Amino acid sequence: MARKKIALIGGGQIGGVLAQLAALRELGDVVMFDIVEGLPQGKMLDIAEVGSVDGFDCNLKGTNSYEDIKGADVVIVTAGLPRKPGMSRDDLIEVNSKIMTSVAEGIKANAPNAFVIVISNPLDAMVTLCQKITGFPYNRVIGQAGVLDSARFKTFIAWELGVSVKDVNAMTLGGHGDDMVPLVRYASVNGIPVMELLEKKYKDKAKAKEVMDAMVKRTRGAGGEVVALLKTGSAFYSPASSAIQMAESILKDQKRVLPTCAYLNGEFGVKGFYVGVPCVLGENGVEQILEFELDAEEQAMMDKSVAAVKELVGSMK
Ligand code: A3D
Repeated sequence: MARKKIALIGGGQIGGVLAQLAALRELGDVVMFDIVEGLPQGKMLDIAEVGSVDGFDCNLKGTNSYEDIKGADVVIVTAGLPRKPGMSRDDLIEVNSKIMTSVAEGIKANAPNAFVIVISNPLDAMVTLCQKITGFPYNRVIGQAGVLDSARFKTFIAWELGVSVKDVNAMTLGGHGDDMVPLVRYASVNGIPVMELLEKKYKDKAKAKEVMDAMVKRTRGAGGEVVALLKTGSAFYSPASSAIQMAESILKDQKRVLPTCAYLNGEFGVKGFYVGVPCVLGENGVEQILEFELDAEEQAMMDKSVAAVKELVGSMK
């Protein structure tokens, strides 16, 4: 069986971690494309030279030519500017739309059969644009946001309850903006509702709700919290890990259920837009969208988040 090939478009902060993780997990051969001469070549050489130490054996190549992504099974896109303190993700739309246009053309011409995972912000708009320009089927063009937003939510719950993050299950839906929808009702520790555990801990329903509200708020602002600390860019370890989980599920046909920015055709009452929802990711990309009942409060939050996505997408020229 031929070795899988992963192409990374963008060799910046996230791109570098993506390459290292893909190599460490031996997901396949990795090629990194960037417009800056020497940057992808230098990063890939750096990672390749510790194969003997880390115990991986795959071909790593840095390039400034789209020709080298030929034959890629999965393409992960991080090309584009990250935000700086005080900026919203939406402030990046003009400059990153231009970058995404050239990237999507490069992918279309050179890796027409690839699955594409977009990370560049503003996420929901960039995925939409990437699909439009490549013309690839919707199941092959998706965005990473929900895996990370959910991981952040899980982390805060684990810290609050003093339990292993491995035993926390929680998910966020909706757009990758401040209106994202962390699902409180379904958050659990090995199936035990988190709200019940908080109420036991504080012996007070109102206090439990206050603590959960604070975790929801922190989840929504978690990207900005990292930006404010770093001052020169945005989170990069966590988005890379999250996208690699999605890529691995596709490459190994794992059928993981992962919150994915996917194209909706009526699911959750949304038609014709990319929004974060739970998807089964396997060898055919998005194989299923798992739809379930939202209560009135959750649906209202989802509607608000979708309205923000529609406005954002509508603002693209
Ligand atoms: P950064 O370290 O600046 O890397 C971006 C790379 O893109 C640089 O190496 C550029 O040279 C390269 N680039 C610019 N234009 C092009 C082009 N036309 N073709 C190819 N490469 C190009 O940023 P980063 O890696 O920290 O972040 C990348 C993107 O991910 C930004 O848009 C962030 O906002 C976004 N991001 C998304 C999430 C999500 O969870 C969705 C999280 C964090 C960051």
